[in-house]
Amino acid sequence: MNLTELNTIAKAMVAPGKGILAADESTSTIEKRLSSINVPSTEENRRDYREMLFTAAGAEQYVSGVILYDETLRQKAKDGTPLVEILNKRGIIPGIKVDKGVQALPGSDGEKITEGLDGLPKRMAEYHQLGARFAKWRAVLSIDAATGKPSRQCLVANAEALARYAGICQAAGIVPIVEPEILMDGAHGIETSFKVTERTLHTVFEQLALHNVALEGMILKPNMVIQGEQAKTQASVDEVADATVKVLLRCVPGAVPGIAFLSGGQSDELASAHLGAMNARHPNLPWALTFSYGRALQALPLKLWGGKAANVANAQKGYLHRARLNSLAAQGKYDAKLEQDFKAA
Ligand code: 5MM
Repeated sequence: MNLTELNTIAKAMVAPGKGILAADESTSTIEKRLSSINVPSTEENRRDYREMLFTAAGAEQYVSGVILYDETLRQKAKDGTPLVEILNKRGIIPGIKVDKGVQALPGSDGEKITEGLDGLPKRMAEYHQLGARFAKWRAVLSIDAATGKPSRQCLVANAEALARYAGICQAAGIVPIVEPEILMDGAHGIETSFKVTERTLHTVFEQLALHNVALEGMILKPNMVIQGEQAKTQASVDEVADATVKVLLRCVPGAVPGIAFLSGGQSDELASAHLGAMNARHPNLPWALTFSYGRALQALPLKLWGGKAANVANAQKGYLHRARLNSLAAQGKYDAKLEQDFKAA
């Protein structure tokens, strides 16, 4: 493992004002996204949609890297240029999702474990050859206060898988994004989210240490500390920002170069506002705080594109708008008034 190289890539992924586009929807997820705009999920349509995002001129000012799905890493644009080459030419780092999704965790009460470790070293070597310089593995955890979920069994099993994945990445010269996602499903309050996030991150960093993962060569992708979607009381933007920073300060060593949040189903505006408030209210944190959003970067351009070549320019404008506002949020300069800068054509 060349730690200097891993650290250089990790720092570039969270360079000031830059964050990550998560475009690694698996086949079933991208099918759902495309069906929401009445577009069939053919290989060509998936390619056209992602090509629209990757060719948006100027995105490189805001976006450091893109997480790709296996199919996309191997795909070529309409004119025959590999999509990876399009990203590299813009100075955007290609990354790859390497987990194989979630399965039922045997012996648990309906909890999930992320699979994909079998054969991973071999796949990782190929991904490096294909141009990926970072990877992503997502653990999925649900809160159910009544039954004490996530259970310790589920936390330890998922944290161990994340740590083993991270070690395999680093051995192959690839920076691991470690993503323990606590879903927003449920009616729990922000205090429960805080406690579960704290428990989760402690478990993850314990396993990362056990498996000798070099913290300087990884990025953490956590959820924000936020109430459940069905909760009666909504925390304010500042409350979410303060609680999230507080839990991260308790759990994440300063050797980690950056933390790039998932959006988790928050509205586009709230995902930007929360990140903006964290950076504005808490300058001088030990790590960079930025975005690695999927839905909160793509919802607008997906809708504007609608599967039509004629809409590409307008969809790209929508994508650049969200990327710019999240870039400002990563610098603590987000202002909700900026939301009005974008007018669809
Ligand atoms: C883009 O969606 C990613 C892939 O999801 P599936 O494997 O379920 O298809 C997902 O892991 C994503 O990277 C993270 O959840 C962050 O995305 P959001 O939309 O929560 O910002």
